[in-house]
Amino acid sequence: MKLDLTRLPVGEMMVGFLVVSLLATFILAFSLVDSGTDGTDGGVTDVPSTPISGAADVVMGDNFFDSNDITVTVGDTVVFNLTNEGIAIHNMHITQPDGSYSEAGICTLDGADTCSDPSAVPSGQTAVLEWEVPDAPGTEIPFRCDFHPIEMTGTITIQ
Ligand SMILES: [Cu+2]
Repeated sequence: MKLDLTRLPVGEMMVGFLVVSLLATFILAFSLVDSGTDGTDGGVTDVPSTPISGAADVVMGDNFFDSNDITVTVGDTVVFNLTNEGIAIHNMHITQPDGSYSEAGICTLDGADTCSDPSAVPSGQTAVLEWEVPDAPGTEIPFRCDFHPIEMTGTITIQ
């Protein structure tokens, strides 16, 4: 029996068209999500980002750092200029070179860890964190917001 295209059920054709459309939408959406939000990766996730030198802007939202995968160069002193664009209070707290937090809870400016100044940044406010990169190339140094220590974290890779 020959296939007569003019006699295909219209209902099935429409369902098929909808399924294809939905698939295309999802594939497109996920490919866009993959392109990253910090603008430094250019959508390629496996290539290390260019090391920052000097100063870098980091936006704090509810509850995330817009840059949570940062690369720095050994021997540098890096200044993070932080802006809280969220509603909640946030901060930035970097671990010791061994990756551990020596200060539990909210970090302090005269404590052992590196803490943003101020250590509690209200909505709409800015803060500064100056950090001497430890002499430990190849190390990944964690950082976090002490107010959202589970969800609001990041990593600084030392090159
Ligand atoms: Cu936070």
